[in-house]
Amino acid sequence: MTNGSTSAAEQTTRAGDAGRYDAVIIGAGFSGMYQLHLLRDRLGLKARVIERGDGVGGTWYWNRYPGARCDSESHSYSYYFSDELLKEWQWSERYPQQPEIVRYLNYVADKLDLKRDIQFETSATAARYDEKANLWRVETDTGETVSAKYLITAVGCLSSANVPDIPGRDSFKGQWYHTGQWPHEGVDFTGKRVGQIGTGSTGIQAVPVIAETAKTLTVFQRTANYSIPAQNHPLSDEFKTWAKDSRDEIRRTMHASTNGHPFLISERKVFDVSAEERKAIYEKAWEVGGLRFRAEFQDLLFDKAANDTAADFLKSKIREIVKDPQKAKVLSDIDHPFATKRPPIDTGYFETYNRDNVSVVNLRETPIVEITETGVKTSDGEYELDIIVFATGFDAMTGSLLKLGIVGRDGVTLNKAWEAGPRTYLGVQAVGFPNLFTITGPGSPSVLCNMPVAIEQHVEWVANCIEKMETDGIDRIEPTEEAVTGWVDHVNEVANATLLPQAGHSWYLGANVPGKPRVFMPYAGGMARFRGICDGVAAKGYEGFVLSRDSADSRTEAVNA
Ligand code: N01
Repeated sequence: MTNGSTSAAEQTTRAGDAGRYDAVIIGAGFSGMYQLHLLRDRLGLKARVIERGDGVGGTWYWNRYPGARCDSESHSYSYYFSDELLKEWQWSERYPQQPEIVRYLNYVADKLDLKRDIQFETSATAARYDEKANLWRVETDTGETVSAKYLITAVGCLSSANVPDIPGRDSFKGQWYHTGQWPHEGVDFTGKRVGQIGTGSTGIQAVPVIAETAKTLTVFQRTANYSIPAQNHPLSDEFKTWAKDSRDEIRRTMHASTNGHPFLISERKVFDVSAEERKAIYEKAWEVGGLRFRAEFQDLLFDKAANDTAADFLKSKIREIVKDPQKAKVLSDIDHPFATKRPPIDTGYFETYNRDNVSVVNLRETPIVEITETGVKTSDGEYELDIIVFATGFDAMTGSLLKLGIVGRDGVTLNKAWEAGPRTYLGVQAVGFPNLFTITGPGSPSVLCNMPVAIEQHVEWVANCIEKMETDGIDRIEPTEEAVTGWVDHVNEVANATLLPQAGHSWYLGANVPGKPRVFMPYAGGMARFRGICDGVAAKGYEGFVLSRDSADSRTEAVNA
């Protein structure tokens, strides 16, 4: 057992003795930990977290691939609900590396004494709503069943690894790894012929690090991608002091911003400035680095001609950096507007292609045909490899939820209810699944936002809702079909007002997983606007939800209709 947590045996006994809780939370990442803290320590509920890993961290527990680093700036990638946590914790770099984030989450878990209520090394295998008892019964792979009035899924948006089912994959005699299921002991690439499939945010972080020790690294690229230098650096003492002293101001900015970052999107439009000025602005933003680049103009995601100016600038940077013209052509041949797929940020990604041991294969021209015993075979021939790294992303936003085996009212499964794509109200609830809350679910800003900001808002909204239910003696909450339809339409409407759906192969649309319905999943209306909508719904007595109470003769009556 790691991290000083309670042993699985102790936990099993405790849960076995008392398998009835007020709330069961699935997942012990940023969301699940904070949800536990609020429900247990603020509301005084009996709450239990079920967690697959043997430690806290969620996404960060699993994504231990080489180069794994957060793309949000460290001073904003923290819980902001507690001044004490903000004052005590100190990040070391502009962007924290995966081990530092796991250390941070362990620090928080210990500080708030969370681990005693987290059951590690336990996966939920089914969650059924028992209508008569108004309880969720959650079955686990340890053979237990725990039950609770409230079920909160805090499973993360990017935690169900997508390992493509390429013919022959299992015949490969070397080693293969998915970046989201990385071995804890690490992988030694020294002297190995490595192939990496995928050039999303993850792949772009991994390439420079793998290239340092591998004999050769062959990158199999299906879709060329933009990337902006992170310009990572150790934090100065001056900055550290400023971040601590300015936490209220930083919180205000993050809450006011579209993407929950500690900077606002500029008011100016691309064509408000001359071509020379624009070039200077882009050059400066490139030097500053990171996700701030896309905040330079307000219309980058709304006006294709405006977006083209950023896209052209970034493509020209690739051609400038990558010396081999053939490699440069493959890497800069990008087919979607800038930032319509999640924009990666990197440390020396394009520069790495100037190494003799690194090559790129354009899968658009020569697709993968199969994986053989000895490597990857494209339509152009075979690449012999010792190790294959799948940086192929996730069954995002819905994958982990649909794996939970959720069965709602009248025996309807979540998988059936979402057959044609996820349908939620505010990303937090679905029709037919009373008292089931989804943290940063589809239909909420989630992955379009700096995650801790999105998480804090959702977790607090859920805690406030549960507090009201407990105070007012409400048994159930569930959205109306009308509210869900209205919200799904609104999610589509705001997405369609942007260029985001133009990246037809984006995981935002579920397009990276064969057979997945093509639905734009996150809410693109901005975090600040979303927060206002959620607050308004609560202020109007949970408008769009039915809150109901069972009467003495077992009739159910709506109390806010
Ligand atoms: O996954 P991705 P990711 N054959 O889906 C390719 C967050 N994140 O893990 O674009 C060949 O973006 C696929 O090609 P295509 C962040 O939100 C955060 O990189 O589908 N190639 C693509 O190139 C991010 O967006 C951070 O054509 C195949 C790549 O694999 C999200 O996680 C760090 C293929 C997958 O890219 C996901 O990023 C990293 C196939 N069969 C990630 N299947 C931090 O902030 C897929 N691909 C730290």
